[in-house]
Amino acid sequence: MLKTILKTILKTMLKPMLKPMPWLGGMLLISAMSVSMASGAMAHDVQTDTLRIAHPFAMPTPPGATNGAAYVDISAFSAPVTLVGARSPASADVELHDMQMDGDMMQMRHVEAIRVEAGETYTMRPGGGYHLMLIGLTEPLKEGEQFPLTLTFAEQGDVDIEVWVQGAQEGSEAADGHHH
Ligand SMILES: [Cu+2]
Repeated sequence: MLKTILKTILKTMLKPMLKPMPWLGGMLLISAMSVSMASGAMAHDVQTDTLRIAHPFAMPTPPGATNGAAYVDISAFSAPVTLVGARSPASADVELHDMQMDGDMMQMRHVEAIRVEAGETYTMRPGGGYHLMLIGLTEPLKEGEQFPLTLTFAEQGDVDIEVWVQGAQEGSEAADGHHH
C-alpha cells in the first residue's frame, strides 16, 4: 500500500521534474555564469561549531504540484551529526526521504534520520539518494525565490537555513562550487 502511494507521488510529481527541459541548452551559458558568481557574493553556507550546510536549493515545481524537494550538503566536523527532522513555512510537512532505483522504477521512502560521519560530507542531489521532501506546498516553488527551512539535528538542535529555488543543474553546480 505504502509502496503504491509512493509510486503515485513519484509519477505525478517527480517525473516532470526529472525530464530534461527543452530550453536547457540555451540556459547553459547563464548557468555557467551563475556558478562563478555563487563562489563569491551569492554563497549562502551556514556553519556551526559542529557542522556546515552548503548551498541549500530546491527545484522549481510545475503548476499544480503539491510536493517539492530540497537538497542540502551536510558536512560534519569532528563528530558525527544526525539530521532527524526538518520544517518550513513553505509546506505543511518536511520529510526526510531516500530515493533509490528498484528495478527500473525509482522508489522513495521515508527515513527517520540521516547520519553523517565525522569528517564526511553528504551531498544531496536531484535524481537519487537522500532529499528533503516538502509535502503540501503552500504555493508553487518559483525559480529565483527563497524560503526558510529549519533542520533539526539530534546532537545540537535546530539550524536555520535559506533555500534557493533553482533548476537541478544550476543548483547542483553551485553547491559543488562550495566544496572547492
Ligand atoms: Cu521524496
